[in-house]
Amino acid sequence: MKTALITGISGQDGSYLAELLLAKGYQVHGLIRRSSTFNTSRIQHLYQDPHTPNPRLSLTYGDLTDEGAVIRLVERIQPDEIYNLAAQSHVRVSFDSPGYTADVTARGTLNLLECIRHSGKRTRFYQASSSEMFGLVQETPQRETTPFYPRSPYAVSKMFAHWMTVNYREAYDIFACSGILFNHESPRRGETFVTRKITRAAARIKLGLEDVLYLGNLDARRDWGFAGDYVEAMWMMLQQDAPDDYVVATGETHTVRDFLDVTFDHLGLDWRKHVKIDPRYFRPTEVDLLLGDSTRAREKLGWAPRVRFQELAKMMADADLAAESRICKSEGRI
Ligand code: NAP
Ligand code: G4F
Repeated sequence: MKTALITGISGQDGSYLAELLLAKGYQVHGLIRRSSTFNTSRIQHLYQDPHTPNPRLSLTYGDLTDEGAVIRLVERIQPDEIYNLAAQSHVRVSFDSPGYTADVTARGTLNLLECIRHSGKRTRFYQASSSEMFGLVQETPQRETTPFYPRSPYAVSKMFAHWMTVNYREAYDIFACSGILFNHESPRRGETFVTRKITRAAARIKLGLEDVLYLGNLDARRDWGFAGDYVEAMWMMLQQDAPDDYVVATGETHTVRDFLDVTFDHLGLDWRKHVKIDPRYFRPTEVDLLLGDSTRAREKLGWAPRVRFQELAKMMADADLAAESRICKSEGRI
């Protein structure tokens, strides 16, 4: 049985990846942060029941910035594969907390690479790199060879982690892959990212729970895919004969306005009656356009996205409508 460590297991991607690896028979270990409220809701269903934890899923408290804790965990579990998904992952927040973002997203990655370098075990490593590294894009579509031009402390931190991953592969012969993933979403997406913010607000407007949705730049274009499809690419990268870096994307780009159109239409609403622009959501430096070319992943990994843009937006809107309706019913409001 293979053993995997997932950092960021409580996040959107971590939860889908844990599902995938458990289904493949892995022993899965996750690093979770202590928080004043429960932060394991996305992986709660992976326990057989609330009182009997799944014997193949084990969670350990720790922070990626705590080098000693990370070293002890890796030494104890001797993983065959490490998936480094933990990060301060919000681009707008990284302008407010650049130092913290660098500590977790950049330095935290180095902590893991150092563990592998010193462990003597041929642990395979996946780094969650980001299309944000392309930033002020130098060519379209963006591919593995496109020069980076980061536009936020988050993107600069991800670039550091990306190049450290490449350097440790070349310098120490570590099986380390960097997945340059374009935006991917799901009903488990964090509520402050634009897609989920829109689908959740649309559901609440539909139910009469709120009326106004405040947003920033509606002209930004993103290549949006489904997180469930993207974690498969992560796993595939670590099953190859040789390590490499891969762009993972759908090859379609849409504006935030397009996402509003599909979501609100689907729920029988007109977003123009509800959306107001709030300058607080603009970024000091914006990434205007992202569009990925995932030819390498398609040809070498045999990976392809299954869920397209419209289906994704509708899936998220339906999930939020169902969740908000359940809350209303439990509170006796409908
Ligand atoms: P997410 O939902 O924000 O999850 C981030 C995870 O990192 C959470 O489990 C979080 O724990 C954990 N974390 C944050 N700081 C930590 C720390 N100091 N120590 C340990 N754990 C920490 O992000 P996601 O969307 O799943 O993305 C997964 C990874 O892919 C991230 O590295 C992200 O930057 C990268 N990425 C995402 C996308 C995308 O479109 N989703 C695209 C490209 C790259 P809590 O639950 O306690 O907050
Ligand atoms: O949903 P977003 O916050 O995602 P962003 O900045 O593209 O970053 C996400 O994708 C990256 C991959 O490219 C990941 F690496 C990163 O971890 C994260 O998952 O914003 C998307 C766009 C931006 O252009 C933003 O300016 O939507 C625009 N936007 C407009 N109004 C908004 C809002 N974004 C947010 N979060 N909130 C708004 O109200």
